Amino acid sequence: SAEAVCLGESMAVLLPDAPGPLDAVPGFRSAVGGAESNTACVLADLGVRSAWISRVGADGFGRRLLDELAARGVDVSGVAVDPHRPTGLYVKEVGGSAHPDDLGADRSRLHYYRAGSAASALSPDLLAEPAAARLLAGARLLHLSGITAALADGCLALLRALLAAPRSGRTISFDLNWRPALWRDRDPAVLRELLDSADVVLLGADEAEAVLGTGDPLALRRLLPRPRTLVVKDGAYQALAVDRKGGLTRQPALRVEVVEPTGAGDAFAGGYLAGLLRGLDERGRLRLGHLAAACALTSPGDQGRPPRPETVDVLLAASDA
Ligand code: KDG
Repeated sequence: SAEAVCLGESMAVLLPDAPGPLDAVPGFRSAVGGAESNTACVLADLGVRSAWISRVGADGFGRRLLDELAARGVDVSGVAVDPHRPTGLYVKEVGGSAHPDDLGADRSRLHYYRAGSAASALSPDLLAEPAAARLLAGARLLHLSGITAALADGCLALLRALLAAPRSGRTISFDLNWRPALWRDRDPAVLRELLDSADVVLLGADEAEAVLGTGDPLALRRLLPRPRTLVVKDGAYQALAVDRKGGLTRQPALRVEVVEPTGAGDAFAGGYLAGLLRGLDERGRLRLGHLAAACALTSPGDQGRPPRPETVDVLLAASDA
């Protein structure tokens, strides 16, 4: 069994050997990525028994995903293998070359090849699959994200079913994860209802502005009155937790040299949620979120490796500068 279950699509990733537009890049290295599985890995690194629930294709990319997640200590017993649909893929474009069509230094863009993927066939049928149902029934925390809502009608229906089911003491966290490229044919208005049905909501002020029309923490609290806690990440600088009464806990981020930002939000969620499961107070949760995000920001791939749980205790006990 697992304490925390993270549910959503992960993909094979092609990372370019060099910056520049895709037609000018000489080659790619393969990796794996996906917001919810990144969070599951960080939870596992921080000593939380975590599981990832999804679907992959019966192909090499799917096997790679299962092998890498399992090697990171994440339970993948609830991942179904689809005999017909492929594992999704994304190709990363990185700016910083002299090419006239360059994105610009420090910018990157994800190109998705995931329509019709195995994970896009996630649906409420999942609830009747024995392995997934067992994991869901035993977890103290279920982590979801707005990406799933964009993938297909069945995926959205699954999120709604999970959020509507009796909690039986379980916490549901929901990371907005706004991906405009996935919403071209769908109405993102549904995200507000999903966020407001969760217990803990994580969102960036900028993406909140794009989706909900405001990034202001107290205005967001009025738009989303039901969750126990809203965690609003304000650019790179601070995170702010807002309780139901509008009470604020503010915590500045660690100052680090950013190498590659992809995955930092997923890592923040992993740190914050590990803190919640360990019973840390609000400030401790935010600090653990920042610590995990700093590890992802300072590593070149989508993920960094947080320090071992013993080291984390020492770091959390250190006072702020
Ligand atoms: O947060 C990083 C993720 O965005 C990346 O790994 C890909 O899950 C992904 C997505 O759907 O954008």
